[in-house]
Amino acid sequence: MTGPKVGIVMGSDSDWPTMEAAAEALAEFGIAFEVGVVSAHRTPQRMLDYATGAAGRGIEVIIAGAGGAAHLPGMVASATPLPVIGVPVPLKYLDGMDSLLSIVQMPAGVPVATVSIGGARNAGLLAVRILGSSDPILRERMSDFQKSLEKMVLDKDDALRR
Ligand code: RP5
Repeated sequence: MTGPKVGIVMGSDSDWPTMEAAAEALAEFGIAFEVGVVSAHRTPQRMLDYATGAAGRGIEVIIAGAGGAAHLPGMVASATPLPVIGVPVPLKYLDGMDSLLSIVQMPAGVPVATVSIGGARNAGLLAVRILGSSDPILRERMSDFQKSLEKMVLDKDDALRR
């Protein structure tokens, strides 16, 4: 299948400024993805249709971001066998702690891999790693990326010492 392998969904278009970093990370690794607004509260049927249909369409990982009473990642995880990565989107109040706690405290049996508040870039990178577990070329690219991180830190250290 040549369609998108990662689905990025969010509860509102207002989440996009946060979620965009996940899309950027996937693009850096050349991974095809799709993006959509799917609200657990405002469009519950659409959310269920998305979650139940994703695997059949060739999606392998879902990244779900939401803020406040952030039930989207957990609800999506309840309706798909795919790995779901949750991104707590920080809103105006409570500094995103509400989003984090809504996403991270899943009941046993329904996992959501929760990244940090606003941590959409890591959600994208985690999706790359998940896909890389069955794709040696992608895994190699992730190793190269890790080496580039190391080099960046060492270069900064060098610059500080000079
Ligand atoms: C959540 O409500 C969304 O994920 C968003 O973070 C938050 C606010 O949505 P808007 O009122 O900006 O559409 O479901």
